Amino acid sequence: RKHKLQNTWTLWRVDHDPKKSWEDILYEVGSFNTVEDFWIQYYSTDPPSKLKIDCDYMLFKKGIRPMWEDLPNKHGGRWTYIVHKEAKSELDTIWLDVLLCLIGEACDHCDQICGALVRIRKSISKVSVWTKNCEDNEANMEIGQKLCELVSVSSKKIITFKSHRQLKPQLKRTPPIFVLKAEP
Ligand code: M7G
Repeated sequence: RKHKLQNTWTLWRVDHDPKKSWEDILYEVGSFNTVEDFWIQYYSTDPPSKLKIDCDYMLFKKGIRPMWEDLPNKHGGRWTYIVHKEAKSELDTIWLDVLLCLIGEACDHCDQICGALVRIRKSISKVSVWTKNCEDNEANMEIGQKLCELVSVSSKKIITFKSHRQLKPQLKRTPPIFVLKAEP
């Protein structure tokens, strides 16, 4: 008998293309709701370090589309951890740890989590966790602390929280709402 997860999760792949709309570059890889099916999915897809530049993986709860515009994300925000090119080897470990944290519902405020993404760019990569309400400081801080524990293996150890609203081009330079530094 398979071991049920609390939620059903959907893995998406994104191939960025500035000529296309966000909806058009989302590719639904598949969904799972058991531990066993998670591992099947995990081992049948390339790890993030093998993705092409300008590709993302996004893991979201079923029913939440991986876009700022979707209602559960609309008032939300995201914790972001930046991985530099020279530290790319840690990317796969951190991504797997984030996946396990999400599907294992390891945070007290896991109901506030919408999903997570890993984005591969030329010089840096990013791992983000998206939450539902950018004003729920208690939930966001607790989720941030958890993410800090996962990244504390790395050399940089800083994560930042911004609301999705702040990502609009005219607000992109506004400072993050929270900055957390992981203890080694
Ligand atoms: P980003 O998450 O701001 O990453 O997305 P970045 O730090 O590499 O810039 C890059 C670009 O992808 C954005 O400027 C948007 O054009 C597009 N994009 C990303 N996301 C997550 C969304 C989304 O949720 N909705 C829409 N419409 N565009 C998005």
